Amino acid sequence: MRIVLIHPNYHSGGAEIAGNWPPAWAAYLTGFLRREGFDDITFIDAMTNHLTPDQVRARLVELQPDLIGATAITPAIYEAEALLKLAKETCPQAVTVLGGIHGTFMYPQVLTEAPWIDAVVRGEGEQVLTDLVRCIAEGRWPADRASVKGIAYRVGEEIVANAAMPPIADVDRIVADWSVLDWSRYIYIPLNTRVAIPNLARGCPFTCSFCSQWKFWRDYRVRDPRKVVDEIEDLVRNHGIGFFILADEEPTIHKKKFVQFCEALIERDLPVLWGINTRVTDILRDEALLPLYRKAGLVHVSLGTEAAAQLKLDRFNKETTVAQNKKAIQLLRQNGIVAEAQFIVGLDNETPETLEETYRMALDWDPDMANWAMYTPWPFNDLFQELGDKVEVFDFSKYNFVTPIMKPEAMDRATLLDRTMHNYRRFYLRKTFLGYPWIRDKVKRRYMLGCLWAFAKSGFQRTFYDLGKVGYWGPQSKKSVDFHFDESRRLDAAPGRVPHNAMWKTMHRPKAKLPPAAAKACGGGTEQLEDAEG
Ligand code: B12
Ligand code: SF4
Repeated sequence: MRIVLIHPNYHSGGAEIAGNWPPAWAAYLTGFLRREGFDDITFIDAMTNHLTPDQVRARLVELQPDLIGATAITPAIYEAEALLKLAKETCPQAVTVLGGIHGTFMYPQVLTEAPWIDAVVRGEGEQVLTDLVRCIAEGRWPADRASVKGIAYRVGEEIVANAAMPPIADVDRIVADWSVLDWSRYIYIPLNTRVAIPNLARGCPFTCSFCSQWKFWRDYRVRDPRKVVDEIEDLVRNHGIGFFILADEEPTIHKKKFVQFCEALIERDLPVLWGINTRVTDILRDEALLPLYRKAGLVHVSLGTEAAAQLKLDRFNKETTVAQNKKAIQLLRQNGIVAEAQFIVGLDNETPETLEETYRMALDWDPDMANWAMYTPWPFNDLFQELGDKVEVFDFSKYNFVTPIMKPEAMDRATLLDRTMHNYRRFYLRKTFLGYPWIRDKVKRRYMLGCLWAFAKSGFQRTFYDLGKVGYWGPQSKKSVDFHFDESRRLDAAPGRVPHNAMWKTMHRPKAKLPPAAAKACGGGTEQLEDAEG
């Protein structure tokens, strides 16, 4: 049984400016499949290697797989559909499979517009793909496909979704096989070293309305920290990794396990630095532990600081958020950890003044890095339902945090992009001259100057925020900016073809209306997991 996994060749000028990142999904699926006895697996990274359709076709002709699987986040969906079309044409005998977040919720539309896809794997992929592979290997496909939990497919004109697969309860069964990747390709520009993306925890106990990750994983589960550190040791010793970020949505909420993770890293004394995304409230909670986190190699923390306030949700109280964000940033910086503030901008009620306000906040909080991401209305998140017909663009290839999907009432999209760039220019110009060169901590200074280099590189190449593609050259070019939206793309709303999550149960309680004073940025209230839990 020969399996080929492919990462589609999609690019957008955001996080990619920091380098080439390894597709963790392929390594986690490979690890699981190999332990279940399916070991003929090849991975093709069409994204990192910028492969053309002809180059992918040539590889498939050579490999003659029985199953071809591709991944797709929302903006990569059209690339993934086209890739699987090419796969079907090249190897008609192979079963074509799509996995990842977009298909998980949008499978009715995907299977309608790409009927050459034999199965969409919904949610966490390891167990579902293994069952699907076994069904094929035992000659039961497609006759017995109704028995494979977690997949969706077409039967004639009808779209069928089998019952969802429960999230894997024993998460220690999930161990990546990183040897499936070509490690010479994955370099983190700021440190000029190989980079990895291991997974400590999956899911998030919170339910932010602009986010879909909590819905995707459905349950919050943490792996045995020592086993994750075994994986990191393998990455460092056998694949030459010098930096990693945790793929996790919320790695710190389970304090006890996160501390165990740090202690195990310190014990092994591995030459590796790392970064995480997490919540402001966890940093405040862990003030006394920050030196331990830093000792374990944690150098970069990205905080969802202002998302909530910008979204102007009633249940978030800006006053408390602002004070707490500032404190968390100070604490990180005092402990030699790079603090990155993330702002979400570009909702319908954004104005030049509110954008200016985020800049002033960035000055006041003084994080090491600031990031202004465009609000992106995933059709499967809760806020999308509230926005209704204010969302006019359904060209999903532009749903990438760097293209203004929503048109604010008070300005056009080009002005939104221009004001956002104005914030970036001012913020990083100050840091270039007054900040980074003067950082005393050698490790942190090297890191920040490396980040600056990555920014400069993407600036020269005009890949940052896809500025080259949209024709932005500064304020004077505003009139000629063109986002090239494909207006023919629609949200397929025919009955039975809307994203429906009927069979998709999460462990989350129904959303409670929080009193404003109890609310914090990135994820609601002050709740923490009990130490004993999990
Ligand atoms: C690491 C990461 C990146 C890396 C990409 C690394 C790579 N080459 O894959 C970098 C930093 C480059 C990046 C960039 C971007 N990212 Co990103 N990224 C993440 C992050 C933090 C972790 C992803 C990860 O590895 N998870 C761990 C793996 C194991 O999970 P997984 O990929 O979901 O795979 C599982 C299942 O989905 C399924 N599965 C997945 N694929 C397949 C395929 C098959 C065949 C099967 C059967 C199953 C299957 O099985 C896997 C195992 O269970 C997530 C947020 C998060 N915490 O998840 C955002 C996230 C995926 N990114 C996102 C976005 C939008 C982007 C950018 C567009 C932003 C930007 N402009 O920079 C770009 C796009 C880059 C590109 N060209 O594709 C969004 C996607 C949302 C959406 N609805 O589509 C996320 C969810 C963040 C968010 N806050 O919403 N990203
Ligand atoms: S805290 Fe909110 S934004 Fe962050 S991952 Fe959880 S649900 Fe998403």
